[in-house]
Amino acid sequence: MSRRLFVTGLFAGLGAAPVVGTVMGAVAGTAAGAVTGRPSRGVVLRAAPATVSLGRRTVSTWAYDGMLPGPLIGATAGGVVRARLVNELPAPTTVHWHGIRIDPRMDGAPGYSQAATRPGGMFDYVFTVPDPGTYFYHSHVGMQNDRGLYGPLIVADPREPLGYDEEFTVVLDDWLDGVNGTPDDVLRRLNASTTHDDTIRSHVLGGVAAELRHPYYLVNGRTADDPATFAARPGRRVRFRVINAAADTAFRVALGGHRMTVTHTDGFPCSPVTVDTFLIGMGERYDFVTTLDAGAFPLVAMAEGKAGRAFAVVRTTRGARTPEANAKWPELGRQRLKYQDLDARPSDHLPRPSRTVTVTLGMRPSGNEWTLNDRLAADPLRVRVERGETIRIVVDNKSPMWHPMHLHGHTFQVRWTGRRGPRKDTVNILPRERLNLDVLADNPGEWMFHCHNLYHQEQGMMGVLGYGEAPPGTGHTGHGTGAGAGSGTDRPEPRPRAAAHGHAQGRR
Ligand SMILES: [Cu+2]
Repeated sequence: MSRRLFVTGLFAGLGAAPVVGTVMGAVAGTAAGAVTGRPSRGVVLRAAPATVSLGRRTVSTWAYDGMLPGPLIGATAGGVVRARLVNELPAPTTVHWHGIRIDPRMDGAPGYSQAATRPGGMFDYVFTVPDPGTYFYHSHVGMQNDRGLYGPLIVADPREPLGYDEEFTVVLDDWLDGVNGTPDDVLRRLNASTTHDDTIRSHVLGGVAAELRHPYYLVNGRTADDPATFAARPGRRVRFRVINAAADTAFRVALGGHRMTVTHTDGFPCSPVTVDTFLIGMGERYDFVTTLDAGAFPLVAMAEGKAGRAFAVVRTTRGARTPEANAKWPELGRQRLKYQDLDARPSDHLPRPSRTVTVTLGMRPSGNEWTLNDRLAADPLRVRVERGETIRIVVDNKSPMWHPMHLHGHTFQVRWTGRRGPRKDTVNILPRERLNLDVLADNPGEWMFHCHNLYHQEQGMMGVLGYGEAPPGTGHTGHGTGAGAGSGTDRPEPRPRAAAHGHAQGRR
């Protein structure tokens, strides 16, 4: 049965009385009494080695507060989140607040906007959350996000227009840490190989779907053989907030016996669309509502192209038989959500772009280096913008794999010729596909733009969207040089660190 996790680190605004225990998102299967933080100080995230239960199996990993996922952090739009990172790991770490239009000094992007917090150190993340929605937080150092260092961040809308009775937060993950070595071991294996496992295929993802198969796929930290359970009464209208925190797995999600009305993607509302299933890439989020029947139903997240699935149970009747995790649920093969079905609210449409920058996704012949305009992370592509302008980033995938591209600090609008599209911060781009991402430059900083396949990220697929002149010492200056940046500047350089200088490191 699910337990409701109340988080007290919730602030209605500076100076206002903290709102305590009103977060409705239930993380099933979490430790008893897992109340985090203090109302006067915000939440404390203790990153440390931990032994966690995945259900029937126990593994050694790195986690926040010994929990998998990390504690649910609740906030209210317009309010302030205070989270103290305490680093008890044997390595530097950060917390990235994925999807939040955040102060860049709080973005947790090491080498771009802040330095990583050293072992034994701490860092106080204090930031406003301007937009309601479903977000998550995770480490942004190396492969740490593929361990247990992630958790949900739910920003409530004080004027929530969506009518529903209950809500559940569903965090999906692919898991290998402590089973097949560590994620760093796997990255070393991939770096030593020039081939891809093309038995991992999906027509929905345009070919090879992933780098590897994982031993486990998880819903809220639990495997399919001892699943998380979401309990409600029949006839209740429930909002599900689905977050894909995996490193290398897109999931095809369905709720057996139900259709789903998708209402939000990546935190932002969209015109509601009723479907049977949707595909969610790494870093994406979808919210859907549905009215629950009487019985016990499978919440299935098929690991796309892989033989495996994440699984949880939605139960509205005590005596109903628990559904089979491995049964063939017809919803998975029925009407699937497409990006073209989604449209942002009129008030969230961005101004028309005044110029276009092309970013080509590529793979070097090595097979284990992924590029943006032929550049790797060590000498990254730099797209320069001026505050207040809207630019169109045309992402052109000329590589043989799909990539969930994620932009920090902004929510772009996906646009097709002659039509509108959703606001998103992470979007899947298939091989041979081109997508238009319109970005309103309203949050100055040096922002990561990268693939959210963690292996691809670590194999070079990382660029920068920055404001004004490039920071000194980075070799690329000037405005609008994104598409052609780097002609004649191919010397390797360290990752930019200049942007971190002069910023307060923590507000202790
Ligand atoms: Cu990728």
